[in-house]
Amino acid sequence: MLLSQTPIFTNYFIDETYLIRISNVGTQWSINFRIQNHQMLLVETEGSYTSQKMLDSIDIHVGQSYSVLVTTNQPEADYYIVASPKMVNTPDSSNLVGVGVLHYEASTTPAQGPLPAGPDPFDLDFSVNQAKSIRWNLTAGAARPNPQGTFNVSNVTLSQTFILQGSLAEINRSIRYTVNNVSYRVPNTALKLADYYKNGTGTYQLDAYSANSSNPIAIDGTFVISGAHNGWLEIVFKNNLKAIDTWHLDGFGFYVVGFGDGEWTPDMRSTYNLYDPVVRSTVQVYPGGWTVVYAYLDNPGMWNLRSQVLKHWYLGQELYIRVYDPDPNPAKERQPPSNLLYCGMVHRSFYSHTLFTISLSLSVYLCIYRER
Ligand SMILES: [Cu+2]
Repeated sequence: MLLSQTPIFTNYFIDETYLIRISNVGTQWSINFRIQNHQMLLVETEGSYTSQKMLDSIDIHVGQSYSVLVTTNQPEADYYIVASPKMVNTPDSSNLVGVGVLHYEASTTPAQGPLPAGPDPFDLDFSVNQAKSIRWNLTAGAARPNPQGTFNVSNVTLSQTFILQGSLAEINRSIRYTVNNVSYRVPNTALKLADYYKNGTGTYQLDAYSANSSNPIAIDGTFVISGAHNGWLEIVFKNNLKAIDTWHLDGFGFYVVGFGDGEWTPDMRSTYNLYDPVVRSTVQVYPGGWTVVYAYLDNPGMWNLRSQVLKHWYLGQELYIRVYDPDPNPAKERQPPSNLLYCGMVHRSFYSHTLFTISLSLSVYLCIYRER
C-alpha cells in the first residue's frame, strides 16, 4: 500500500490478524506511522525478529522497514492509516501527510474524525526511547546473525572504532555534505576495478582520511577506509545536522548497541546494550546526537557506507570500507566475470597493450635465443 493523499482501500476481515510490512522508501522525511483505534504488535525489522511490543505508533526513518501484526478487533468500519513526517509541524491537510484507509470488509461507515494524533513530531525523546526498546528477540527460533549464531555481543573484542561525523560544509563555494569533513568524490574508475587492477593507484589512497576525526578543512576526496577482515568494528555515527539522518551499510547487518545525545566519549560504552541488540541494515542518528553499531566484517569486498537521506548522500555523505581477504577462494569473493566492463583508468586497450608488449618481448627474446 502506498500512502498518499489519495486513500487506498483494502479489504480486512473482522477478527483476523494481519501482518503489515511498512517501509520508509522516502528520501528525506522520517515518518510516524499509526492506524486509528488499532494497536500494532512489532515483530520484525529488516530481517531480524524483534522482541514483541505493542505500539500505538512507530517511527520509521528513511530506508528502514518493520513488520507489525494488526488484529481487526474493532467495530466494522473504516479507519485512517497515517504516516506523518517528523521534525516539522504539518496540518492534517498537508501533502506531507500520507493518509490511507483500513477498510473492514463489511464496513459501510467511512473513516471519521480527525486523523489519529501521533507523538509531537519534535519529541525526539519519544523516538529515542522507542528506538532503544527495539531489541533482538532471544526466543524466536530463527536464523541468527553472524558469526555462528551469536546475538550477544557483550564479550566480543573490538578490532577497530570508526567515529564518523555527518556535517554540512561549503567546498569551492558549493554546499556539500561530508563525513569527517570529507565530501565523497566519485572517481572516474569504479572502485573495484581500481582496487583489483591497480591497487587503487590513481583513483584512491587507502586510509588517506581519518576514520576517527574530522579533517581540519572541508575537502572533496574519494574516501576509502580499510576494515579488518573478520574483525569486530564499532562505528560511532555523529550527527552535526539539524535533521534526523540515517546510515546504511552494504554487505553486512549491524548490531545497534547505543543511542545518545551530545558528545560521544569512550565512557559511553558503559551505556550500550550488548545483551540483545537488534541487527539491521539502516540506523537513524538524531540531530546533535550519536548512534553506535557493531559490525562483524566477515564479508570481503568494497562496501558502501552512506547516508540514506538522498540529499546528504548525493552531496557527498558516503564512504567505502575495503574489507580485504587475500584468500582467492571464490566462495568468499568471486573473481571478476569474463565480460567485465572496463572504465576510467582501467580499460581494455591497457590490457591488450600490456599483453602486446609482453608477447613482443617474448618473441624478440625467442628470436635472439634461436639465433645463438
Ligand atoms: Cu545495502
